[in-house]
Amino acid sequence: MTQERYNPQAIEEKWQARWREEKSFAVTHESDKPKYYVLEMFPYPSGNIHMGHVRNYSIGDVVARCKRMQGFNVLHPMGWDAFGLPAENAAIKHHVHPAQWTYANIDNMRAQLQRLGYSYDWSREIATCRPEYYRWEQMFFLRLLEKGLVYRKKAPQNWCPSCHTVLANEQVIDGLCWRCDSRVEQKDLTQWFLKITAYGNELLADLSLLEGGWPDRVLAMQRNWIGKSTGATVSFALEKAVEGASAIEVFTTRPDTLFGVTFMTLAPEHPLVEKLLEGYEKADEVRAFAERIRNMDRLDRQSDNLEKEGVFTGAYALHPFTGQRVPLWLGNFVLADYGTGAVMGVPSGDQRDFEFARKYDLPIRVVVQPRGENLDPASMTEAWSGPGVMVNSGPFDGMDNETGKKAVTDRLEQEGKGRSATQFRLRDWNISRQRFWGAPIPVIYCDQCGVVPEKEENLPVLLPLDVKVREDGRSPLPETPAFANCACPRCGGPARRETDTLDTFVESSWYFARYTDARDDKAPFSPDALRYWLPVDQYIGGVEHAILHLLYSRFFTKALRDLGFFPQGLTEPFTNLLTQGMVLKDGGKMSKSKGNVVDPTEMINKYGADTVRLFCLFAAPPERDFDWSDSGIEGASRFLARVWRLFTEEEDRLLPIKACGSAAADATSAEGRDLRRKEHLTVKKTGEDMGARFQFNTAIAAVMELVNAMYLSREKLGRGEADKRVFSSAMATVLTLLSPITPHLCEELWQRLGHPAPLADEPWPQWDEAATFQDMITVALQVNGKLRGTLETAAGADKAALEQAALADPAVQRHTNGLTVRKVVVVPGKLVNIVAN
Ligand code: ANZ
Ligand code: ZN
Repeated sequence: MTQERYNPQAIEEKWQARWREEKSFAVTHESDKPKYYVLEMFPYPSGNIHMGHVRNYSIGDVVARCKRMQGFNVLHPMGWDAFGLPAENAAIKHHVHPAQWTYANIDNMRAQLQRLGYSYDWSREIATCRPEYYRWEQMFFLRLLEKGLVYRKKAPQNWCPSCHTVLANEQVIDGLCWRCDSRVEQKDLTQWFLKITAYGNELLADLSLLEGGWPDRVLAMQRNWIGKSTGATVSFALEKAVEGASAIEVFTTRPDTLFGVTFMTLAPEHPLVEKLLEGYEKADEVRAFAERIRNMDRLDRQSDNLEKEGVFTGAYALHPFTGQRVPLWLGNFVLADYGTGAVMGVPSGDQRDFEFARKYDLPIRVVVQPRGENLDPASMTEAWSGPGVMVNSGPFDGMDNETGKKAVTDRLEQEGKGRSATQFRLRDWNISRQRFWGAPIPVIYCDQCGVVPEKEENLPVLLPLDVKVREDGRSPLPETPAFANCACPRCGGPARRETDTLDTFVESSWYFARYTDARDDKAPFSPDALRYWLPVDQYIGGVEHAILHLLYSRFFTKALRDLGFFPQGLTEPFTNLLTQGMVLKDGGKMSKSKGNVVDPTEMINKYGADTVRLFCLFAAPPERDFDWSDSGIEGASRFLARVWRLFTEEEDRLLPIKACGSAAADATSAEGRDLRRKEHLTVKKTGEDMGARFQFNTAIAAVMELVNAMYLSREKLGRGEADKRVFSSAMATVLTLLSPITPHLCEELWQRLGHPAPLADEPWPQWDEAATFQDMITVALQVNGKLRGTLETAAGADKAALEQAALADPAVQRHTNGLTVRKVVVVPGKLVNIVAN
């Protein structure tokens, strides 16, 4: 027996160098194998890898390595989401250029990832801040512009005062900036928008294609965010037409309540407000109200707790069916950018309208009430928004209100006063950012020609790097004449470049496609490579992107398909999505301020990468949070040392055979048969657990049991050739099954076992059904020392199982009937004697 300590550092360096030099995980799309594309959300190069990354990428790596062993041609790339604000903030703080800071971080983090032994195809590495990448994005922008999917508009925007930039709606979380948690303000600005709403229906409908592949929770969040409402638009004629308008349209989800309208509420921003006020003696009062509400926080205005407020405009509309006068009010709860910015007030059916009517003493008219009940407006304490029968609704009286929705809409349509309509909560995506460290938006403003797109042959519009970042955080681009001043591509006259840059979420909306052909300098990707690799089979990342990045990528996929860049049949970018849980410390999120950050590099230095990987995968199923614990990582380390020790101590009996490489004929002893059975059962279980279900923790537990069984059987197994084969096969199986999880240690021992080719190229082991059957043996059953029967039982059955089976045996029961069992003596494999009197 040799004594040798497990020394991860030396082994890990050796194998990492080999993988790097031999480009072991480089792939091409020219392959006969079926493809498998596994992708982890790429990191922002903030400086260092944290435990959350380690967990995310370790999960991805196990999937990649498993699939590779299962015969797939696996694409597993890595890159950097490299534009963004922290680079600028660091530049201000440390006086380094954002580019320098970013590239240095990338180098550092790449080295950290390589120390973890991930099986990336590094030849496909991308950094989105490189012109070779963003030039294609600028081209997409121009094509989208041409197609009308990019447009420019002035509107109130989410403004983060601390980031000095606008934010998309998806980037405002509970009223706060997604990056810095500052309270978001509203600012009127002219910005560039991507028309994601043009895909609202498809983005919603195609979620059903992702059912089963994506977590239900994420699908629900996307559905909710897209927020489709169906109903009708109804036109109310103005009692006195104003310049440019003789009617006001409202959007309602409840056309069945039309007869209950007793007022109408407009958003203070509604374009007709000024006209309606003409000649009204209290116009100034109304204007002051509108001004005050316009300055209110948009999220506060949408809150359910908002105290409803309004003011009468002095104007009236006419009910489309009854011709009754409907007073026009302004209301603080009506949003300018939803529906038509005007609401028909139905206090009996809508709680907001109910509160409004009570406050301003407006009439309440019941039009839908629960079957068999009579609602009385005077005594009602809240609106009835449930189903019911229509009343006070002229020809529709007595109708079920669901039926009424369609009946009223049909009638409106016949009379030319309305039509069925749908509305989305989803808003177009503001992609302009007033920041320096981003991809320039390729348009030019010319006094003669207006807004002129840059010519495609002039791309990329390079972000100038010889620029000093401003201390106040504002972008230096507007004051960089060499960048901002240019010639108009149309008339050649002096013109100005757009100095806003693209939202960095634009870069991450298509990077998965660039990986398919990352070094292409003639096109964003080759159609062949794209067709072969996409869609991504398994995507893995944090649930914080449930809407943001995942929605944008879905939209980009559809838009690029319609531009002809993606194949027609490609509708969704990510077939399966796994959202991994968090790595916590003492039950809380790791954070610098709490001082509870566990640094991966320190852990690798102390325990080795294999141990860190093993712990991250063993601690919990991938979707669940887990707590980083010293005892946990120690345990993982001990297990690997135990595998190492078993191998080195038994090395002289190990033969160079492969997993499941012993034959049934080798297992001649009971010990041999047991170990072989355990081996095959372990392969069966790990295959199931690691396969579709990604339950790496239980798979690892099964391998641990096999290692235990090997420790127990090694003394009992003989030194004959057959027993050696059984033991060696079990060892090969342990290494093979563990190799996706702890690749360095496994490759090292595999090589020492005498295999010339790397374990990473081995096929996933095949278990043999016959090997999993238990040997049956016959056990004698005695009562008070007399043979009373026999029991057919599994060879490995333990004492408790034998005792239970014996007591349940009918022959034993006949002879113990009326007696008290005093004692049960079990001799495993031989007999059970029951002492009773
Ligand atoms: C009359 C009515 C009667 C309504 C009733 C509801 C219940 P969702 O589901 O979110 O689409 N609404 C329309 N435009 C609005 C705006 N710009 N700001 C605030 N509220 C607006 O909600 C649609 C309903 O919200 C519409 O249906 C409208 O009120 C209101 F018993 O019309 B309803
Ligand atoms: Zn911010």
